Amino acid sequence: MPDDTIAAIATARGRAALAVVRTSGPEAIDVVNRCFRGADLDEAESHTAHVGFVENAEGDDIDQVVATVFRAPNSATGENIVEVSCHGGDLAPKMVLQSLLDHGARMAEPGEFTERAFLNGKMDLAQAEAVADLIHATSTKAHEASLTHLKGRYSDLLEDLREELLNLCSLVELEIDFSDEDVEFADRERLENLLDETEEILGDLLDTYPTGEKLKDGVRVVIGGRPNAGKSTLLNALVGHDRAIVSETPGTTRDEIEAEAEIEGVLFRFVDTAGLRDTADEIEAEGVRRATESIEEADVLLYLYDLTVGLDSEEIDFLDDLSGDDSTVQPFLLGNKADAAPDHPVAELDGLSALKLSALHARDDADELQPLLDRLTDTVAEHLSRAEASPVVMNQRHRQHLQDALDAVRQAREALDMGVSGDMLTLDLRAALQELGAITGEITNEDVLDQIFSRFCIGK
Ligand SMILES: Nc1nc2c(ncn2[C@@H]2O[C@H](COP(=O)(O)OP(=O)(O)OP(=O)(O)O)[C@@H](O)[C@H]2O)c(=O)[nH]1
Ligand SMILES: [Mg+2]
Repeated sequence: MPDDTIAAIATARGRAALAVVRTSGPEAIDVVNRCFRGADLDEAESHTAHVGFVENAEGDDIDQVVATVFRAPNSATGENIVEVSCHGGDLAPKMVLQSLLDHGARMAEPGEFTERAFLNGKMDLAQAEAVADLIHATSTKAHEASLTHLKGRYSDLLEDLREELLNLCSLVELEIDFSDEDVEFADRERLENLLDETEEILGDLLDTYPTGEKLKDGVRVVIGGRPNAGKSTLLNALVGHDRAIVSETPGTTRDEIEAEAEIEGVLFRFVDTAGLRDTADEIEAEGVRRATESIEEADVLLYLYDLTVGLDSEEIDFLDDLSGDDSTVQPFLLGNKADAAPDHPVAELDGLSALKLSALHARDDADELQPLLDRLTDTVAEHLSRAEASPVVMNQRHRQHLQDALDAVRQAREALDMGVSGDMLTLDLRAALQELGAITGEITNEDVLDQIFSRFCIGK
């Protein structure tokens, strides 16, 4: 357990009405009291706020502030905390922090407040990670999902699983203890059922990872097609500002251009690419190579073509391949420039969802874009309903531990089928328990903690 007192600015830099400087640790109240003029904080009760002035080391007033006192263990970190609300801007928070450091606090490391909350049992590791996710969330749905974790629903689920496994362990151990008597067959079926159940729950949880990943990192939508199809025009319409250069010269876009937009609470990352064609221009050719690579890594491909020009056979072959079963990219065919080709129907290709639109008009006419937006949200509808029904795994570290736990449970199941002895079985079950414990932090080590908390900002 740490025994020193840390301090940091908890709010973002820049001009603002207020900023908060936090300090936590056994001496937090003393530290602030030494440079605070207005009330004797040593006498202050927990959860009380006090107006006064903070002084610097020379005894000069720095700022008028409100100091809120939280006494251990009823605070966010479980230690004594004082939150000093001072005026915002570049200077006041820094000077207040400096004064706290001059009066006995130490500068906090990134995530150190949350780490202390974890060490004091205020939250488990999965919840602490949810704090980081919440801070980094860039869409409403990602925010909601992190909040579910923070509230502990996910941790409860893991706790239930751990209990199930512990149950299993004790069943098996019972069998070892009484191996001379004939209890093995009495409990064998129950053991099998419990193992199957655990395997299923772990499998279901792991299946939510693609959903978690989409909520957290966004859906990658690549806009591809021939030069001049109107890709950059569409990107600009989708994100609502002139992000990419549009011109009637084919081969305008070379570098990939990324821009984000939130649609129905979900983050979409749109990528505009170079028009696909054979070209002698070295720079453009590099752009085409990157575009092809990008399309392969997309969640969704918006394949755009000019209705007045039509699709050529090479494009049709390319799209055929993409809509095949083993492709992970979901393609949509968009016939663009509908305004210039009102009588041209959009091409129909097997298994490919197609839409006609005018990217040019979409910029100023929301109705023009709506059918496309609806299809985009449809691609994540399943993920969203899943996220509403149960907590989703959003974290690569958790996924790895869950996978290892699942492997261990499967091994136990096999061992049981092969009639392996009980003590071998418990080895597998204990391994699974260990993996689940690593997620919530019941079993952990300093390196893991350092790695997790260093992702936080200072002051959190
Ligand atoms: N009439 C009409 N013109 C459009 C539409 N969309 C794009 N254009 C025009 O088509 C030309 C090419 O548009 P861009 O958006 O630059 O096309 P691109 O696919 O990004 O082209 P490259 O970057 O060269 O691959 C421009 O002159 C646009 O104004 C549309 O819906 N209707
Ligand atoms: Mg372009």
